[in-house]
Amino acid sequence: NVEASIPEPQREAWRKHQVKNFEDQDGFEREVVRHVETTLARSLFNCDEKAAYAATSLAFRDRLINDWNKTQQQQTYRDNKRVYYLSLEFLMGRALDNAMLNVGLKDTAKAGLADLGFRIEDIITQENDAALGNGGLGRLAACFLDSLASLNYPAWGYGLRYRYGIFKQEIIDGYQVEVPDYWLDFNPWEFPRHDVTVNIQFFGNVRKTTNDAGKTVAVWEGGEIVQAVAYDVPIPGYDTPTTNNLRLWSSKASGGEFDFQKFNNGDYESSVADQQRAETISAVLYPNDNLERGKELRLKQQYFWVAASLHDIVRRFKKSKRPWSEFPDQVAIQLNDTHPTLAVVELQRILIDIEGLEWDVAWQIVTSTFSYTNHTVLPEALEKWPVGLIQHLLPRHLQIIFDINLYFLQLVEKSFPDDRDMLRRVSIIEESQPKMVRMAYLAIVGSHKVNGVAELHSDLIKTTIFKDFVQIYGPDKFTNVTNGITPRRWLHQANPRLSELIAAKCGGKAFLTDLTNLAKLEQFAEDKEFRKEWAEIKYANKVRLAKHIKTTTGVTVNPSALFDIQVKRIHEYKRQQLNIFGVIHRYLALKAMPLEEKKKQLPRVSIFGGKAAPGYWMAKQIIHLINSVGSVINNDADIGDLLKVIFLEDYNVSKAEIICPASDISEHISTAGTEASGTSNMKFVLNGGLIIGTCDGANIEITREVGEDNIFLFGNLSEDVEDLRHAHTYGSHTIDSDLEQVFKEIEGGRFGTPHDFGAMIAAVREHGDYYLVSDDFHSYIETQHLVDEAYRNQDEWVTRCIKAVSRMGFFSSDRCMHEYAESIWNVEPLAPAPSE
Ligand code: T68
Repeated sequence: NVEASIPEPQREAWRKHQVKNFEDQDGFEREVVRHVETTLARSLFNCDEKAAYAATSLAFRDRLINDWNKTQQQQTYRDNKRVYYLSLEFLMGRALDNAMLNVGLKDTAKAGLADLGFRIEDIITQENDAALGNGGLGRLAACFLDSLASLNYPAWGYGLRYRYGIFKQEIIDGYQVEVPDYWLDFNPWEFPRHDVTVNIQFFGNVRKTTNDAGKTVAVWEGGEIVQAVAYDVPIPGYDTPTTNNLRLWSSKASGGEFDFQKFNNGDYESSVADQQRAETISAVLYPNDNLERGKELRLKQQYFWVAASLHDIVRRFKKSKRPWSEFPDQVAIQLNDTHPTLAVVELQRILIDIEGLEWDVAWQIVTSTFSYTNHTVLPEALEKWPVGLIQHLLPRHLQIIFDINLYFLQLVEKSFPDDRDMLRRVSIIEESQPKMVRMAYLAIVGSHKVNGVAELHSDLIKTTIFKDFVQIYGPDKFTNVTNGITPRRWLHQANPRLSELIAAKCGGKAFLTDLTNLAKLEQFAEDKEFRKEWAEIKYANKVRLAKHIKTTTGVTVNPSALFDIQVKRIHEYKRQQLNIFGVIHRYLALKAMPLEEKKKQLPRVSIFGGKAAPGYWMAKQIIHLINSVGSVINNDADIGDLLKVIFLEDYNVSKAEIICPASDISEHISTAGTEASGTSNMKFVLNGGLIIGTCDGANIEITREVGEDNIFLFGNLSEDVEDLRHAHTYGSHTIDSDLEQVFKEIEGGRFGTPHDFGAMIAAVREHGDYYLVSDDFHSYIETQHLVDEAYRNQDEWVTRCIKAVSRMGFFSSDRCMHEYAESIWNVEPLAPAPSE
């Protein structure tokens, strides 16, 4: 920042007093005590766990911000191309543990805290999760930020600073109850930038006028202004000083003259109302995953965040004084799903209306800058906005959308001259009642690359929802980048003992920055001693989860039982209903067994977790059924340890860190063709659990990597789904007889008032079984028997787990970031500045 620069003669003093990062236990403790005494204003010995958490975080935060400053300075100085990842969700989880591990000082902090009278685990768990996301899409963005920083890519994330993240889930009498997640009461990980603000305009109207050069230009005027204030969150890389920035925007009343006048005139109420209305924009995260409900406030959120982010990016670019033609050489913007698609329109608006560029020149810049990631093929999740709503909220943007569509359709018409239906099908404007803007189409037209998130998914979008666009643009515009996860959080942090064991066998910690090093593990897959250590760690992780289950549900589970886990958002397509029907089937079989045979059965704990969208009635019924089944089975003395059913309340990132290391088998059982990728499948395998799954999403690539012997696949294939659905509706539809038996028991009241579960059963029996629960039931049950049999041979089971882990190198989010960087963004890593 040249404007506020200290002249050379005074710089010596600044250098002398420059803040130095603490490097050892003594330095760490000094910082903690200093923060307790001064920042927290407490007297010396007055420190509880909350305060110790606060002071520890502030000590690490100071370190991060020091590295952050240097990184930003270096990036500005080198002025290379940067990546901007626009995501309406960043599901970050906790920051302290991650910061300590990434800067390599967790052991130092542990010793220091012990010296000061605290256990590090008690301190880490004081932190609220940053839960600014729904599920996979938001967590993917968080993993990508970790990888970008760890690989030294110059990259920023842009998002919204919701005052309330995803709701907290309580289970009361077996039902989900939503409680607001106010997470900001103390958040040391953000820096408010009250000097970085952008005024965002809404409503108003457009006037055409002639400028000095005699050209007709559009002027968007009137309406209301809301202010965006930046909050910066430092993102530390692992084992590198690179510390990138996540900039989250918060909304605030603009506080212009208008409000001030109202206030002075004594109209306090309406002045306060204006303020509240402005603040509502960033108040709350919409809690739907894979569903779009088209609410006006959601569209306001999207434009608010997109406009603030683009203003920021353009301001940074303009400082470099480069010609506009170089914008795409300096800036790559990734659209995380269609939520930020208005950015395409906003950049075009800035270039033509404000910077005075010609349409074609501007459009070339826009399309070279943006790329778009699709995360779903489910029709109910594809974003569409009523034309009238956009007209009202963003009148100039609607005009630009119409123009984009006009030029696009002209282009299509040239290639497909007599195909009226093609024009209707691909039009960005759906000619429905009311007319709708199809955001995915707008994102495709406005981008140079479009990617899916697993091979099957990327193939599906090319052959189904975006088929026509492949015809129009050719196949090269469409590509695949299979999702990945960060091994730092999902192995090193969540499963420290396994990480240590792997490090001991794989030549140190190199696998944490190049996960393909896991391959070195394979040679130990049959090693008796190694298997024993491996099994001990898994057992310890199961004990840890069993304790958590005991304290949160009161149910005692046996850590020697097979732990079968399904944790993810509750959704019909993810088929938790298939799982619980299977559990009931197992229960009925156990009940019918003679004692002798029962004694030979393998004990199992079925663990579920996940939130239902508050408006998703069927998903809530599924939660209720799981809990009802649990309370019957868990209290059945005949069954004892043979079967337990647990629903873990409030599944989130920090709980996933306890859950993923504790599975023997985890379930990824979506109807084939519905789960774009899935990422928890990767987390579970990386932590030494096997999976049972359908041929869907990334399960297919996991199979390719780990080998068919080390995964349990079942069910119909995606290419057969359409025909099966057709047959259900138009042919005769018979329900699997074992499943019928399960239904009969539910209807007979065995698991509580049957009335509550009628709709779930009817969905299968009477309403066409859209998710193929009955079609896949038999195959599911048989495959679960194979799991039981395989688990009996523990030596072989552990060998399979070791082999699977050793072959998981591909699923690092580091690999994803390299792929995006090379094939989509054209950006390169930037070596951090050498430390003085
Ligand atoms: C998930 N999508 C996919 N969406 O379901 C999952 N949707 O298969 C994939 O692995 C993951 O994305 C990462 O690619 C979501 O999580 C949402 O959460 C969402 C949120 C708002 C609106 C629509």
